[in-house]
Amino acid sequence: MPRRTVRERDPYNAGTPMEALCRPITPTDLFYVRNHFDVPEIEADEWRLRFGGVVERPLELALSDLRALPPRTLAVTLECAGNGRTRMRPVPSGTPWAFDAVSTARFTGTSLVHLLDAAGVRRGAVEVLFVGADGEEADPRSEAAFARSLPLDVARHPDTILAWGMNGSPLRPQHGHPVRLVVPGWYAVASVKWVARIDLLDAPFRGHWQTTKYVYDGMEGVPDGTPVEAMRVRAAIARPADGTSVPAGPVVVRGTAWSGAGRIRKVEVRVDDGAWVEAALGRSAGRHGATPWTWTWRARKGRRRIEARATDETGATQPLVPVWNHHGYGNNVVQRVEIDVD
Ligand SMILES: Nc1nc2c(c(=O)[nH]1)N[C@H]1C(S)=C(S)[C@@H](COP(=O)(O)O)O[C@H]1N2
Ligand SMILES: [Mo]
Repeated sequence: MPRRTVRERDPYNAGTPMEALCRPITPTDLFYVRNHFDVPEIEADEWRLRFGGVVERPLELALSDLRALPPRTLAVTLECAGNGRTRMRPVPSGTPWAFDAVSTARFTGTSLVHLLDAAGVRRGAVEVLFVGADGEEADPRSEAAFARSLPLDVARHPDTILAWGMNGSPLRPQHGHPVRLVVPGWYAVASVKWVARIDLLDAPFRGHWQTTKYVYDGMEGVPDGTPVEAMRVRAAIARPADGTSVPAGPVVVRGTAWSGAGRIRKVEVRVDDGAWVEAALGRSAGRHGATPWTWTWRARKGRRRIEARATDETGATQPLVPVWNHHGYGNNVVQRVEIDVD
């Protein structure tokens, strides 16, 4: 198996090999990593979660307290909002992802709503704030803190979980050990790693990573400052890899497709601007996990271009040219690979 592609050394950021996207679950060693700061080293038994703000009873919880709550395991596709950034023109600044900032894992944890109920949400609470241990916690609004909020209804959804497990093992340090948030369907910036503090807020959070970064700016048809939330529908081509060669004849083209807005209705493939034809959809690992697809290509000699596009149950599909925006978020342009058939 190929390894992750390092996109930034310090802090460590690395993309998943596209080939790994053939499978409904990405092996943990190949799951992409996106860090804004150094990875904090936290001992699981020393970790405490402070839960406060507009609540009846502030809590302080150890990992054993979380593990005593009803467990929930969900396959969830996480995608960085910056996935596909380098395919925009001009290329926006930011971590130079190709199409490799996406992966799927089985996360195990407990629904956040259990903690909300235990603490007792007071009237007037509108959002839940999550502060990571990797940044400076003192001022969650500053650029030096990694802090993000969720509306109360999203926070109360049973599939919004505080996870300690990933693919059957404890979370690895770079994925948020010992506990991270997982918010299915949302760009993964919402899934705060190394959660140290949770606060109920009586006003919308206006922190750096909430209102300055991770918003669409300068994007046609979208008001400036619109936060990135649901992942836009996208199909990824896992195999054959871009720039490789295959022998003429039948070739199985494989990939995966996902959308934060709902299920994948269809994936279509075309070669050299020919007609779009439907691929066969496989089974995802769960309703929040990406859907594998395959299509058998009768490859004819020459240099060929393969494209794939997905449509979700809302009817949303992918553009043929990137929709540029200042920070390079949400680029769900149709992916193309160039293959030599010999
Ligand atoms: N505390 C903290 N949480 C974080 C981040 C971070 O830098 N610090 N990065 C976010 C972003 S932008 C993404 S895309 C995902 C990446 O999760 P992964 O590294 O497990 O793939 O974590 C999110 N949670
Ligand atoms: Mo991200």
